[in-house]
Amino acid sequence: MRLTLIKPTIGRPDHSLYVDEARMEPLNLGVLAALTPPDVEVAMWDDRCEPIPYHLPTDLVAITVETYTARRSYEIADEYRRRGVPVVMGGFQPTFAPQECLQHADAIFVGDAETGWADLVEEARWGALKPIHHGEPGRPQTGVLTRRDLFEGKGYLPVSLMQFTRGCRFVCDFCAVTKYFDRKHHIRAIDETLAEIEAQNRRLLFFVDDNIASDRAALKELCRALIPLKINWVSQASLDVTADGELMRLMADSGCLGHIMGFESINRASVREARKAPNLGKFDRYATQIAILRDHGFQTWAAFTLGYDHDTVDGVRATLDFALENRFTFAAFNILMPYPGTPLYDRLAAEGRHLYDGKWWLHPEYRFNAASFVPARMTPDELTEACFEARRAFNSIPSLLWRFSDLKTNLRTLARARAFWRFTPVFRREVFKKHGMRFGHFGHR
Ligand code: B12
Ligand code: SF4
Repeated sequence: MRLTLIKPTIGRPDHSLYVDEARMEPLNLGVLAALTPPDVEVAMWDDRCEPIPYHLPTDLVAITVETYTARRSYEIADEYRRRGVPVVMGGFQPTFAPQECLQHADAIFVGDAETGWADLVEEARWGALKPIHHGEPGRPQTGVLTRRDLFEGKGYLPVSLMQFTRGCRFVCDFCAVTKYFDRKHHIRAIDETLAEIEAQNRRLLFFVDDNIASDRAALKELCRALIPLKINWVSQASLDVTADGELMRLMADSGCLGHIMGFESINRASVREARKAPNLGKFDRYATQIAILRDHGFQTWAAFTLGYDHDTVDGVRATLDFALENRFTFAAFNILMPYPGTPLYDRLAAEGRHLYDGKWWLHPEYRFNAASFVPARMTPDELTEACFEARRAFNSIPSLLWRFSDLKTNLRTLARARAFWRFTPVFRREVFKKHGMRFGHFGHR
């Protein structure tokens, strides 16, 4: 039996072929391949960098689908099904919009693949594929190692993705993780995590955990185990971690270069509205937390979410100033996006504030990084423009040089300086390439 795994792209700008230079390994497909019965031949295609060879014979196609990639995923699925090949979809979009996905797939997989994927493959082998499958969200890949051979030659950024935990204990209202994991977190055994590290050959790791600091005791244990390995790693963590001095020291000692951290807003009212509990302690516009992060040499990727009911155009500009003042290694000025299944989505629906018929991810007029709802104190276009302007200014060359020349973070060690120049310019380029991109390859249809 032959299985084809597909990572779809978001779309492409009009009249051009788009290659995502910031693409990282699609970890979920490497995990899926590892969970597949060993006698099945597995191929993987990444739509972000190569054409899909529809003509190659295959018995089952499996697509990983996020909300952003839904439209493109449906195009790919429709083409395979037109050729008589059964298609299965899994990931966040099938989990939260199952009926929509079932219009383009023979089967969907709701939840994590660890329990149930092998059974689904057997059903497909015998021509008895059931349309809906459920897997319990749980510990990352118990007993299997990611099939990284599938990633070779695809030009991914030089960082190995893996997971230590899944889920998060907080309930931010815009976050798709909240409902998916129901506030629980699931922790991989330390020896299995170390085996995953040893089975790959990079010294820079990205733990793609939703919030690696959700269980501080577990993270301390991991850090202690990482210290002898002399690697560097990055992850995603909530800001409350800065309150734990022992953990901050352990992270630094174990080679942590920094995290993606959700600041979301510099306006306390917006932080409350987002229900961003880890940011709601003593509110001195984050000065204390940032000082601690800098003292530990962390290269922070600050994530902002803009468009809450208390946000204004001036507030977006103030957020940019704040990001520049603090010389974050990278900052994302994300528009607040209502993803299906989130409390935010339901609230905006109840208030009648969705644009694009409430399904921006399918709408032919919607463009990447545009507001998809009516904000309270700006027009949707003002929000879109203000965020783009913030991205443009933050990613200007003078800003890049100003942020780089920070002795406490980016210039602290050679590894940090290297990481800055290896990744920051690529993320910068992608910001401009992706802005205004249409979804799917046939966005006019
Ligand atoms: C790492 C990460 C990134 C990395 C990119 C990694 C990469 N390889 O390219 C970075 C930081 C760059 C990133 C960027 C973005 N991300 Co992101 N990201 C993640 C994160 C934290 C982990 C993803 C991961 O690798 N998980 C590990 C794998 C093993 O787990 P998994 O993907 O969930 O797969 C399991 C199941 O879902 C299921 N499964 C998945 N696919 C399939 C397919 C089949 C056939 C089957 C059977 C099962 C199955 O089985 C798998 C194994 O159990 C997730 C959160 C999450 N929990 O997934 C967010 C997440 C996927 N990202 C999200 C978003 C919104 C974004 C951005 C759009 C943010 C922005 N505004 O710019 C961007 C753009 C993404 C893009 N497509 O270009 C949202 C998506 C929400 C949604 N409804 O689609 C998530 C869920 C975060 C959130 N809190 O809401 N992201
Ligand atoms: S802290 Fe981060 S991962 Fe946790 S619910 Fe909030 S946004 Fe989601």
